Amino acid sequence: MKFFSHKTLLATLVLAGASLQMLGCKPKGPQAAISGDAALKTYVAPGKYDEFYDFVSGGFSGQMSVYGLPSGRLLRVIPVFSVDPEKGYGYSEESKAMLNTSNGFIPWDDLHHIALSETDGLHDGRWVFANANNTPRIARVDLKTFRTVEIIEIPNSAGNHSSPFITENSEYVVAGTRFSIPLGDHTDVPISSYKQNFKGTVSFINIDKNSGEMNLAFQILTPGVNFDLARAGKGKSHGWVFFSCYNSEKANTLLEVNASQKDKDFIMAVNWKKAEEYLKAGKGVKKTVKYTHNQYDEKKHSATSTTMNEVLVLDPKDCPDMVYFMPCPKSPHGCDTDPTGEYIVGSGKLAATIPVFSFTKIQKAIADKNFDGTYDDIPVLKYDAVLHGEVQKPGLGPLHTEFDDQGNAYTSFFVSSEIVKWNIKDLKVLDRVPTYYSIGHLSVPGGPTRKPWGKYVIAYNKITKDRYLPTGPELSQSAQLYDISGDKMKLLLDFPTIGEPHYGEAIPAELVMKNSQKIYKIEENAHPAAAKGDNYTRVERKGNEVHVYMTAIRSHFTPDNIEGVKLGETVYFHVTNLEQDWDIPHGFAIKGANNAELLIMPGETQTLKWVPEKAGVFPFYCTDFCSALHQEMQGYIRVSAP
Ligand code: CUK
Ligand code: CUA
Repeated sequence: MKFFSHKTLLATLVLAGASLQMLGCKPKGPQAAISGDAALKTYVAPGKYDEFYDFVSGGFSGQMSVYGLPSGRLLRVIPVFSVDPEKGYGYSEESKAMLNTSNGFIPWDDLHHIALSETDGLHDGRWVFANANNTPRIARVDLKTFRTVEIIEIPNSAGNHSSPFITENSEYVVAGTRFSIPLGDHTDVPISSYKQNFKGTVSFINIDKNSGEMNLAFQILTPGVNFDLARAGKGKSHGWVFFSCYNSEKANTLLEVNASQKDKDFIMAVNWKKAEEYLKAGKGVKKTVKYTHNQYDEKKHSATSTTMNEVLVLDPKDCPDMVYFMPCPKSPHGCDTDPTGEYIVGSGKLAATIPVFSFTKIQKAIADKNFDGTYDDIPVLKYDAVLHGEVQKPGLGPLHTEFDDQGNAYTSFFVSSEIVKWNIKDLKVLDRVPTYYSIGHLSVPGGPTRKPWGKYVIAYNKITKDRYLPTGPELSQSAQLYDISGDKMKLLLDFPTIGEPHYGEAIPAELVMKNSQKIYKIEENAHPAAAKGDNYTRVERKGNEVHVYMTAIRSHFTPDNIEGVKLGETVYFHVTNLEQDWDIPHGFAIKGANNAELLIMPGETQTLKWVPEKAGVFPFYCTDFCSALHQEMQGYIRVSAP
């Protein structure tokens, strides 16, 4: 996240110091912010559970991490967009299709944002969604199993940053393109033709109420701007989504001389209920474009990848009253809606104020046609007509805002490295606390919902510097937990994170635990290669392939001595874990195989493909310590010259 060139950054930092002094709050030493009872408030005794799950983006690791709060203990890393040899994700035959895209198998991506599913504007603990920022995709993790069960690619998009923000009843997750591009499949035009040929889209991905299945419902064609973030309306603003965007200059190089010339960029307000009406009326234009839709079947224990060929696109020119622009000071980044749905908070990352828009005023300005001209034929609402007010001199580099249950907002400031608490109604700054260092997103448990749980704010920081023992040039990235239950914010805890923790969402543990699944039932295993008992185990030859149907149970593999494989043949180990006890996975690895391990959950079947390159005898063993006789859980396979 580099918003500034070095020169500008330095200049801004100098400014930041000056302005903080003007505000009468000199930056304090790190000790000043720490709560006196921090240890008590974050101590979760051995054997006790944390109060919240915190689902956190793993940034450029491509994964999602799960922490307990308030302890900050890492509970799990869920592989999402990157291969994970530890769990065999992207290595087992069953999981490979999850990472398939229209560009083929991609083993890595960059995960920025988290969205927990909602019912009636409240977290329901069913799914968590995440975006892939590089090759545009959205993933769905099932909170019963903490597994990625679906990944859908977003066509006509590049740099899927403004995603996967969710509507109040999980009707849709959205995806706004960061880069405008020549639309279609790999259109080759001069970059200098940006203004004529480059466009953007925002996508609405429908979520099935019961199964959670995602489908790309429609896209809206947009001018050639860069979309940054988004939030859905709620309560009175239900039916709308607000997208922040920058580069309204439509520059093809974002050196600041080009991209930050204009005093104001935009927040784009989309009325998706209106869009649904236009779709019904047949206004959607079918565009041919390829994208993949990958699904993991938890009964078949296998993923399939389907290539889709077309998408419905709505053009605002043919659909009046569907899309509006609201001016927002310099390079908007965050765009957040308060719990009532009345207020929309924009954050110009080069601005010195925070504009707060009123949904009621937006509706009135639309009804009165109180426009300030158009932008690419889309009406621009008058800034003063839709503004509730501005928070004056709050800090420098405002990025993101979350909310508590008391009518307060918490905004992160990257440049002045602090969280500022302010009141939504009268826009008064109430408190500020330093972060270590350079906070990006922040999150309050339930902060994006209709009823935040409050209690904490978590800072997701961009720079760690001296916070932990040094670990060479690269330091672990860092999150910080603050108590917000009193008038003053108090620092409680630092905890290291994986990758870059762009954003996270916390949810009370019981909402997730009540649906938690402990095993896969062996009788429900519908994998075609499952061996549901030792009497089903066998070795079969199909042409050049050797299929080993194998079982694993404490503490042996069946079969455990395999001979007759010829060099040049491909071996498939289909391993079924017959255990039906919670927390008894078995692993499977073979010496010298150019692959990872399998980690097979109770009742599950997973397959390791192996092409031996040498003749000989190869040991295999269970990699997950499973019983006193774990070291006895082993076998041999013999490969002979043909
Ligand atoms: S973010 Cu992706 S660059 Cu403010 Cu959501 Cu960090
Ligand atoms: Cu099975 Cu160790």
